[in-house]
Amino acid sequence: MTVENGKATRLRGNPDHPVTRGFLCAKVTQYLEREYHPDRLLYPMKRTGAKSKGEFTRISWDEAGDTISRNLQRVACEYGPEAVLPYSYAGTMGLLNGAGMDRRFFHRLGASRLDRTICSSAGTAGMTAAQGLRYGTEPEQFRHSKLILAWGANILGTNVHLWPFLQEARRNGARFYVIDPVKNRTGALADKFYPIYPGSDLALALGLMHVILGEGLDDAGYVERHTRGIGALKQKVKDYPPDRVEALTGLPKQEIIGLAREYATTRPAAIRLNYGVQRSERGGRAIQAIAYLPVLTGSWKDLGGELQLSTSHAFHLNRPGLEMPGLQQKSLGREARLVNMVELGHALNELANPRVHALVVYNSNPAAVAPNQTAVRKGLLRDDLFTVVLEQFQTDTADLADIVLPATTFLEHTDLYFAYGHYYLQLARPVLAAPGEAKSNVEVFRLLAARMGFPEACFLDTEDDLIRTLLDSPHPFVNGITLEQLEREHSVRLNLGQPFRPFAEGGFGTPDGKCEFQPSDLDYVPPIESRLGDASLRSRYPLELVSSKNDDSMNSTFGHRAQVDEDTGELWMNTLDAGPRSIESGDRVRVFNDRGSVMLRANVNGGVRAGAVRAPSVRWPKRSHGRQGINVLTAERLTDIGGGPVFYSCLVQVDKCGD
Ligand SMILES: Nc1nc2c(c(=O)[nH]1)N[C@H]1C(S)=C(S)[C@@H](COP(=O)(O)OP(=O)(O)OC[C@H]3O[C@@H](n4cnc5c(=O)[nH]c(N)nc54)[C@H](O)[C@@H]3O)O[C@H]1N2
Ligand SMILES: Nc1nc2c(c(=O)[nH]1)N[C@H]1C(S)=C(S)[C@@H](COP(=O)(O)OP(=O)(O)OC[C@H]3O[C@@H](n4cnc5c(=O)[nH]c(N)nc54)[C@H](O)[C@@H]3O)O[C@H]1N2
Ligand SMILES: [Mo]
Repeated sequence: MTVENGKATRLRGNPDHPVTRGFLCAKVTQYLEREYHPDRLLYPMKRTGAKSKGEFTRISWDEAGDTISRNLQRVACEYGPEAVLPYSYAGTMGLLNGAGMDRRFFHRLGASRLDRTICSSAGTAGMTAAQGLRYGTEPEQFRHSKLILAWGANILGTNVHLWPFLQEARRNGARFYVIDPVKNRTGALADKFYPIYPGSDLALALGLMHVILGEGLDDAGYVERHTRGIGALKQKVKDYPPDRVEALTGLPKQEIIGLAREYATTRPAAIRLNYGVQRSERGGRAIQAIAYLPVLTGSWKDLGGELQLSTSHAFHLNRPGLEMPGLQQKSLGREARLVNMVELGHALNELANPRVHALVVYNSNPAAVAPNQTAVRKGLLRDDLFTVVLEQFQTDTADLADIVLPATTFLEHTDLYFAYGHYYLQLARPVLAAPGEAKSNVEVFRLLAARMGFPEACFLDTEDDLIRTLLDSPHPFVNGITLEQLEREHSVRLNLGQPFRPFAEGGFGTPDGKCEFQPSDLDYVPPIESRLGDASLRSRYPLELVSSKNDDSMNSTFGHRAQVDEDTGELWMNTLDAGPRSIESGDRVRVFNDRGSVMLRANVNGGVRAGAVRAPSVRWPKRSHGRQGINVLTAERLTDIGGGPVFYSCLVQVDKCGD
């Protein structure tokens, strides 16, 4: 970062960082524009008119703190503290501002706990079922691969720092294949592209195992030494011969057979699995089944083989010390109820005993990102709901708040960051002064704890105290890393072997270290909202909508930019679906189902196969036609395991509109 006269003029990556190597992704490249944007929220505000009007007036921090503490106390007293619901996710993934003082505050209050499922919990459950420990290939090791499968992973769009390692592998002869219903920039650059039906990956994984085990292409030695239950798995995958899997996935059976053989016989072969796969009804089990593949082929023995979904589990920090769940004993005498964040619409409109009467939102924009948006908005509009929103910008969620508090950015506050795509722990100190009266989440919850009269000393902890607590972990991956070291080096590799080879010799997260195949959970049933799902629903809504990530925004963050609107207004369609509807590229189209409708511009391209459409997510609803964002179309239904969202199992109809 270059700062001239207190103003940042250039943001760069750290050239010495072994993974990011000095370059920034498209989103963070634009961060200074966000930092100094005239629409940044600078002062606390209170609502003046009706909720639907979104009118606010500036107030002091004193008045804001007083109003918030009075209302939280009132709600807790009248309905019980569980009538207060915190709502937060990934606005910042910093541990202090994302899961620190805030957690202590809500535990001490006895508020409902939020089950933070909106992104990765189905995949987490699937990986836990398969491996026990959720470790994966280091990004640096992909350079040694000879075959790389990007499975539901838009590497160029969402994980660009992996791309150079992949290119290095390809220069050395590696092939790169993509399994994805959408041919985005990543798919377009693949050596082979497999346009799988959305939500059918479990069937494909079972089909690949059918071929691998049927043809004896597995690594019998590794399987013998490091697994249990191979007999039952062999039996199960017999039910998934290539012709059946062709019907379930839409991939020709010769391609399935070819892919299985090539994957099992190429060494090293790596799988970059990403969360796209698990945003559908069988998504959790799909991840579990895919994670069996490198176990069967013994790929964990190979440098540049293995599989990566996430690396985050390796950060064995002292999270209980940070979050202090024991504080609930003081307020409730037990654990508070758990509310699934995917079901926010239900929680605000229907949940009883007690009904939710106060909502505190930070690091999230639920009016845009949560499914079943109409229900979420209806809930947020309730006059008997007291809502506080901590934000950098005036989002749709902030529009529906009673009190809005201005938040700092990562350039303005201290935080400690784990990662989910590499193994480096990172410290960031503020490099810029907070503008106006913005405060960090840590400061806000510290201030509110004082207002509420919480006497515990833990609410006085400084940022450095919180970091030292997190580092106070007996786990060998973290033990010995100090704040002083982080201060010097900024980015510190966890204490892992170099290279890190998590399961080269077994060591899975089970009592005896063996991977336990559990095939009884793996039967494939197509999602209700899919081409092979509920026939009557499909007769009205015949198209499968995948609302995957934007290239140049971060979920709804950066939604304030006009550029983002232009890019996100597109619906990709296949000619076979556009033709009969007389739709051509550039036409305005209405995309709808029983839950709602949105207006987009058609782009009839080769990006999706017939029967599927794609819209990038997530834009600000208030900058969309009729305030309807993409999530008016998505359902609150949950995944098979992990309680995750089914954003990418969504049936819609499309028709042409006048201009
Ligand atoms: N530019 C950008 N980068 C981001 C984000 C962003 O919003 N924008 N968000 C960040 C976040 S929060 C996350 S969780 C990660 C997510 O990173 P990814 O998981 O890579 O992103 P997604 O777009 O959810 O899905 C990846 C791919 O899965 C495909 N897909 C959808 N359904 C299926 C399916 O049923 N089967 C298969 N095989 N593929 C499917 C999509 O078409 C997409 O190309 O990205 C992070 N990085
Ligand atoms: N249809 C559809 N919906 C989706 C997805 C999809 O692929 N398709 N993806 C889902 C996924 S994977 C995810 S992770 C969720 C993401 O859901 P969210 O985590 O809610 O993501 P954002 O939209 O980025 O909203 C984060 C907000 O936090 C604010 N913020 C940033 N830093 C700070 C801070 O330090 N303090 C405070 N107080 N605020 C801050 C930002 O300004 C932004 O408005 O969306 C989900 N929704
Ligand atoms: Mo996410």
